[in-house]
Amino acid sequence: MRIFSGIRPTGGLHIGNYLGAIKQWIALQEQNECVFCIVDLHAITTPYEPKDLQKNILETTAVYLAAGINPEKSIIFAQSEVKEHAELAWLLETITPMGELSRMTQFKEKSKQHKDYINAGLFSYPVLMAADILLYRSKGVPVGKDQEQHVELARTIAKKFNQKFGQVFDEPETILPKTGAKIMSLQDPKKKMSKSDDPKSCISL
Ligand code: ATP
Ligand code: LTN
Repeated sequence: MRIFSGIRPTGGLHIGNYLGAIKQWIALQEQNECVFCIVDLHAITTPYEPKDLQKNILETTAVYLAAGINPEKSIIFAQSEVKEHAELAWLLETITPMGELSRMTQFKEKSKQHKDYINAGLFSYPVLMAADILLYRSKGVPVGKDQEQHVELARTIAKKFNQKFGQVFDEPETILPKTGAKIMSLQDPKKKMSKSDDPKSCISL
């Protein structure tokens, strides 16, 4: 099965990223065609220091390798190196209703968190994520619970595209870990752990 997943290079990774995503990737790469991306185009939808971005891309790659993603078995690359991600996202945006995007929990949360940084890229973020997945005709998307809604939207977009233009895309499915799909924050146990809210829980190289 073709597998696609990615992590935003927004800082050091934490145990939630490991248990929710990377640990599954390590197992999946043994028997599947895996593509693991460093999603830098997604990282620039929330506030960031331009000079830190390159360093974060390299650090995230280093963590993938250190955790056990084997570049001889899996494909590892930075999203912005393959311009077709952004190209397909544009096409998919034209068939994605604004209403669907405004229902996305992550958009609502990040908008609340960064009130002066609510940009159009943040709004259409899930469409770029759908493009990432559909571009490779991926069937499985190993992510934590917080990303399930985005993968569902990618399925909806794939169905709609196929209905309009013929069978082009496979309909992807979320692969959730049995344990650790939603690790809670040590700062606020009602929220999920995240790089931005829990910098002290993140490893730095
Ligand atoms: P940011 O604070 O920059 O939004 P994040 O820590 O929420 O970062 P992402 O880069 O958005 O992390 O997520 C990478 C992967 O890790 C995704 O598959 C996501 O579902 C998973 N993940 C993130 N946080 C958790 C968590 N607390 N528990 C389980 N999985 C998680
Ligand atoms: N939105 C995801 C990161 C991401 C992703 C993807 C995950 C971008 N494109 C494609 C799986 C498949 C997040 O974890 N915040």
